[in-house]
Amino acid sequence: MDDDTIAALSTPLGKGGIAVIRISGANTRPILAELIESPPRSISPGRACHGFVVAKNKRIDECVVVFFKNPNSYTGQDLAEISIHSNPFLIEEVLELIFKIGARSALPGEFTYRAFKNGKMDLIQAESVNQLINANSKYYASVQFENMDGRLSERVELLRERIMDLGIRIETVIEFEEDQFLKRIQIEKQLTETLTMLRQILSHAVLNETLNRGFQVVLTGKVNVGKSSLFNSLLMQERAIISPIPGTTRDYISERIYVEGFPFILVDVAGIHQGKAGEIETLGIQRGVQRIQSSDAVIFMLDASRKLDQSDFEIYELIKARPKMIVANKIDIVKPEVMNQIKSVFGKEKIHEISAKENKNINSVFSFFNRLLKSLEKKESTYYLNQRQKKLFEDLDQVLKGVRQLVKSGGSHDHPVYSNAEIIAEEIRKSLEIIGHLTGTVSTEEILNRIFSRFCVGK
Ligand SMILES: Nc1nc2c(ncn2[C@@H]2O[C@H](COP(=O)(O)OP(=O)(O)OP(=O)(O)O)[C@@H](O)[C@H]2O)c(=O)[nH]1
Ligand SMILES: [Mg+2]
Repeated sequence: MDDDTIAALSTPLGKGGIAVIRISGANTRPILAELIESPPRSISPGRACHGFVVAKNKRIDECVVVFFKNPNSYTGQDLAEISIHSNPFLIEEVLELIFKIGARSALPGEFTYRAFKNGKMDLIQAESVNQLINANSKYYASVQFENMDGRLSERVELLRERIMDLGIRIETVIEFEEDQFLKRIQIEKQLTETLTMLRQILSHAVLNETLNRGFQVVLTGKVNVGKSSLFNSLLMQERAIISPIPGTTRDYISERIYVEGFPFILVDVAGIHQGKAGEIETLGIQRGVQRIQSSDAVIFMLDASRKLDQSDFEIYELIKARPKMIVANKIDIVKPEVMNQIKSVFGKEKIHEISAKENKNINSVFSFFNRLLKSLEKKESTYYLNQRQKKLFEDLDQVLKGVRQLVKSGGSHDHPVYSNAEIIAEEIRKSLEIIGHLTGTVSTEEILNRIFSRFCVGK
């Protein structure tokens, strides 16, 4: 299967400046020779070459071909990229010609799969290729590029070397039984260092999935405080219905905005209040509470023109432990005694005074978003993992902790390390296998299928 020559369109199908068709495999050169009319011998590796695509001795388009000779290509095989004019009919015709001469249609992600199989990249890098392509923000694209470039893989390689080294040390202890105590101390130290390194990755890890989805910020507060008004004003469009009737918003509405190129999902929910809410409204309120619980942050809104009541206190209890911003809305019709009450009740908290209706001080909300962004800011110690990788790091942590326990319980005269030696050796092998799953040196067809089938065809 991996010996077949494959071809596919690598750019989106549509009308545009150029379309790039990729071919990879042993037949690449013969296909070019038959498909392209170009000056003799001009198709040489790594150079752009101008020519024409021919069908039945007739030129059908002008093209630029770049040929990469194995192993110096994306896939590690002979590979060509043919740029033609982007028109769906033309693209189909050229692909049909290629298939007729001697290639088959590539499966989703098959070019990257070959790159992985031929050692051009490990599985972590292959996954980040797809994550980069599907990035919903500039920020996410940049962190994925770093992983594609090997940032996380280098860290994993370092871990692998450490664990290998540990394995060797433990074996020497087993072989040379003197100095057991000293050796045990050294091994323990090395294990602790390795675990710390692993912990560093795990404790600062940001999940790709969360990062790509964006920050979910819920606007909450009792009925009629002006949540939907603020929602609209942040979106700069009349998205939600606003009315003086309490309980206007029933279901929740969410919309995406971008702050500094990063997505924020704003959620406007039903106002929470006590007393007799209708059946639909009650359902809306329940959904609102669920939204709050699954959000990344909340904006808690108070009404500066109406006295605080039980609902305000109850909602505060619900959100007080979460990343939040408290706003006092309707500052244009503020009642000083209400503001005093708000300040005395929520004395510990910073209260931002705004008017959603008159667009006053809306900037303070954007400053809040910027603070949230800062919390994500890339630090030396931040690693971006997907669910699969995170789970494997956690498994590794468990296994190594077990090893440390085993080493601790051996190494004295009564209990030399080597009494546990076989179990320890087995556990070390297990941890190396986990690393192998991370980088893909150990992998099952099922897992590879799951990963590569999510790619688009042509990548
Ligand atoms: N004066 C003044 N009125 C406002 C302000 N913000 C909202 N309102 C008014 O308050 C009323 C309720 O506004 P909404 O935005 O619908 O309030 P809500 O919190 O979404 O209400 P529910 O969906 O019913 O929970 C409307 O009549 C708005 O025009 C403000 O800053 N100043
Ligand atoms: Mg509303």
